[in-house]
Order: sequence, then C-alpha cells, then structure tokens
Amino acid sequence: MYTTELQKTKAVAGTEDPDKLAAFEARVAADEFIEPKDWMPEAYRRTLTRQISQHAHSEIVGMLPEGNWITRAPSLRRKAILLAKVQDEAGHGLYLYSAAETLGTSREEMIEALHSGKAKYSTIFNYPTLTWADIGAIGWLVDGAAIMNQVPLQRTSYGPYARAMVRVCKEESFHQRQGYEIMMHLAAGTPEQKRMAQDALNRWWWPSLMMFGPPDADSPNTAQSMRWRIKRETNDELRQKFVDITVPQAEALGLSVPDPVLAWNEEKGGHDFGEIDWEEFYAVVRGEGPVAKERMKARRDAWEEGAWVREAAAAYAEKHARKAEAA
Ligand code: FAQ
Repeated sequence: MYTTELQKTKAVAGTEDPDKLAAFEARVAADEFIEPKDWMPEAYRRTLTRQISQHAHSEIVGMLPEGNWITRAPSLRRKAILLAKVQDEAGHGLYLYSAAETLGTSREEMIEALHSGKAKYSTIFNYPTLTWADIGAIGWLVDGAAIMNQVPLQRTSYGPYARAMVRVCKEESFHQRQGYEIMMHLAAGTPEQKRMAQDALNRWWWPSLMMFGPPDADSPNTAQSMRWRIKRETNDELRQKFVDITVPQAEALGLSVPDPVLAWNEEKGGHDFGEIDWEEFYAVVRGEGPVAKERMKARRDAWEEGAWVREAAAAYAEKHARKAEAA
C-alpha cells in the first residue's frame, strides 16, 4: 500500500502547482473546510465528484428495495413511516447531487453515468426485499452501517459535503430506529414472525458488512482520501465499529448473527468476525448482483417517464425568467 500511496502523491505533485498544492495541504491539515470556489488539486475534485455522486446514486437506487413494500406495509402507521423514510432518501440524493454539482459536473452528466453503468452505487441495493422483516433489517443494518460511515463524513474536508451529511445523519438515525423497532416487534412476536426476523438478519448481515468497501489493504482510494481528510476513518475501522455496536443489538433481540467465528476478543477490545466473501462483493460491484438488472431498469424507466415533468418545470422557469426580464 505504501508504494501506491507514494506513487499517487508523486502523480498529484507532478501535475499541480507546488505552492498551491502545499497551501491546500496545509489548509486540509489544519481542518479548514475547502469550499467550491477555493483552489483544489484536480485529483481531489475527481475523487470527491466520484464519491459524492456515487453516494447520491446509492440514496436514489436505495429507495427501490423499500419502495417495493410501501403498498404492502402491515398497518397504516408502518406505511406512513416507510413512506416518510423513502422520501427522506430522495432528499438525501438531492442534497448530494447538489453538493457534487458544486465541483463542476452537471446533474445530467452524473445521472447519465449511473444509467450507462459507468458510475457505481452501493452493492447493498442489489439484494431483493423478500419479506416485511427485510424492511426492519434494512433500517437496522443498512441505515446503521450508513450512519457509521456518514457520521465521520460530517467532518470531511469539503464544506458542501460535510454540511449535507449533518442533516442526512439526523434523518438516518430515525431510519435506523424505525428498522430496529420493526425487528423488536417481529422478534417478540409469533414463532413465525421471529423466524422471519432471523431469516432477514441471515440474508442482510454479510451484505451490510460489504457496504464499508474492500479491506484497507485492497482499497485503492483510502490512503489518499485519508490524507486529504475526505475519509476520516478507513473501511476496516468503520466495519469493526459497526460489528461491535450491532452484535449486542442482535443479542437484545434474541437473534443470532450468522457468523460461526464471531467472538469477543478481550485483548483488542472488539469482536473477531469471519471472512467476508469478497468474490461476491466484487461480482456485485461489477453489476452482477441478484437484482441489479431490475434496479437499473427501474431507474432508467423512472427517468424516461419523468421527462415530461422536467420539461414542464423548465418551460415554467423559462416563462418566469422572460416575465422578469420584461418587467
Ligand atoms: N458498493 O478504494 P475504495 C445509503 C468501490 S448509504 C459499490 O475503498 P472509496 C443510505 C469504490 O467506489 C450507502 N462500490 O473506495 C440508505 C471504488 O470504485 P471506484 C452509500 C463500492 O471510495 C440506506 C472501489 O470499490 N454510502 O445509501 C463499495 O475510498 C437505506 C474501491 O473501493 C456512501 O456512498 C460498495 N459497498 O471507499 C439509502 C458513503 N465499496 O469508485 C437507502 C460515502 C467500495 O474507484 C436505504 N462513500 N466500492 O470505481 C464512502 O464512504 C466511500 O466511497 C466507500 C468506498 C467507503 C463506499
């Protein structure tokens, strides 16, 4: 990893004005926020555009697995909560696209990159939601993992991204609790409901651990992103924290985490856990996830079917601009 890190630093230093680069690095090291009009190395701009836009895509594609259950929620209360949660995810996507746009890439370009398969979105949203318990498991585990990753991003070095994360984290916290509450009810319900909760945990546990990305040793972006304080903690550090917080929550539910080697390690003050199936992870990243094709088709269809709304909004804005000019 050290060699890669060194090579990357040299590559950045080789193409940028050394004085500007040094001043930029000093500001980042002093924990100052970098703002849209500030000078920044091109590689910093590129990495942020990649990460923020992929984060935005994840929020938008992430509406699909849960949206699938809005019409089948078991009560009016559950339906209202789920509807609000899915709408929140749309809002997160919009803040994030706006934050990414401040770096100079248009929303149309970002969306085109998603629809053409060039841009990634989180692997987790390529798994199907088979039962109502999956909605509980997503809130508890997926939003739980998202919070673990996003709380440090409130201190990321790019101002617009950091500020978007403050609001997003508040909402994710409500999402996590609503998911855990569903799991509490199911786990304390009939034997069949408890089985459903356990089955959802079995299916969502490992994909949730994959959300944090490849191990640090195999993560091409972590070293540079940590130095530029885009990422404040590494993939493995966050994954470990997530396991340590979540295992006691599973115990409180009376459910078992599907990992036979999971054990508390007194010496390291954390859990040891089993090897993640990285082949599965990379296959899903390549677009081979169980419902990847359905997800992308749903997104493209929504984009095409919504064209008339975008056209009407643009025509309305133009009409008002003309009126304002004439006045
Ligand atoms: N899925 O070198 P690294 C949510 C890619 S939260 C797909 O470690 P990096 C809320 C990575 O892009 C979920 N691809 O990369 C919600 C890179 O490829 P690239 C979204 C992944 O960026 C809840 C390559 O592997 N959260 O949606 C994944 O330093 C419920 C090498 O990886 C965020 O996006 C993955 N899991 O670290 C919504 C958080 N992991 O781009 C609805 C912000 C890695 O070079 C319902 N993002 N890859 O071609 C991050 O913190 C980082 O980007 C990581 C990856 C940690 C995801």
